[in-house]
Amino acid sequence: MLILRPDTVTAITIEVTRLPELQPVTQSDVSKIAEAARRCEILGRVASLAQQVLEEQGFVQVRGLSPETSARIFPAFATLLGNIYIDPDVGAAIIPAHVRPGELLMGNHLRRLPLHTDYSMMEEPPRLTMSCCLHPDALEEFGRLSIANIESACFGLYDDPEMIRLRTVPLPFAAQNARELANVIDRPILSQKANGRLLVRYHRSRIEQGFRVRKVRPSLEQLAAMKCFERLASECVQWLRVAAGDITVIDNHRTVHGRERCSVEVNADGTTTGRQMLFLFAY
Ligand SMILES: O=C(O)CCC(=O)C(=O)O
Ligand SMILES: [Fe+2]
Repeated sequence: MLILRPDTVTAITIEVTRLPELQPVTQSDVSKIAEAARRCEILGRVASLAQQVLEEQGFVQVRGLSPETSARIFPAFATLLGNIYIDPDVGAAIIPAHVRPGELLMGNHLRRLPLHTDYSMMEEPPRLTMSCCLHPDALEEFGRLSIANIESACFGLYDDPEMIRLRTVPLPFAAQNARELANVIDRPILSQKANGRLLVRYHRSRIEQGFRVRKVRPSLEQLAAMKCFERLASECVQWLRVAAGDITVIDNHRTVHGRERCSVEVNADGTTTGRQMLFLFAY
């Protein structure tokens, strides 16, 4: 956790005026934002500390900014940590989420989100999952993030038979949209990147979808790999509260994440206000 002292917050609030107003961020905006970010001295220092904490523990939270300032620096901060990924299905880097009853998107559901990696059906999923909290859950114990550092849980145990199972048993990961439904890739939960670092890939509903698309049932070996991984991940979960203005960066290659169930506030006109976040992904 990086807690910004009041003088740091003031300095960032001044620097923010040099950054473009918050926008959805299309491909042509990215280089402009990156260039403006490089001129922000304090932001650069915070990003470099964030990078070090991220390397050490697989995630980092930056706290102290107002939601408005956080939202404004969010894409610039991302360009200092990596290369922004733009999902062709979204067409913009910034993805807003608002928890409400009856929503289709998983991130907007009130229910608990199980541990997963994002974009697990991609050959190389984005390395960083980033979020900016605009409106936290009204209740302290709701809407928390769960993170399990799989790299550290596996460290030194690579030759254990259960680890071998996680490295060798392929599972089918499917895209969930109609256009890509036929796209299923078979990958083990744990693999090694070209640079030798671990790549974790897991998403129970994408795997279930993969078996459905293939019209096959999971083998006992595959079920054992999934159960073994879920047990391993749940045994080392850490819970993070998400406060207004928090920027959270998760290493999507080394960790899995999920979210506690959420609550919603009911307005007089019958509409609801729930946890509101901005997401973006980067390599
Ligand atoms: O709401 C959150 O903070 C996390 C949501 C999430 O992990 C997802 O939608 O994939
Ligand atoms: Fe996620």
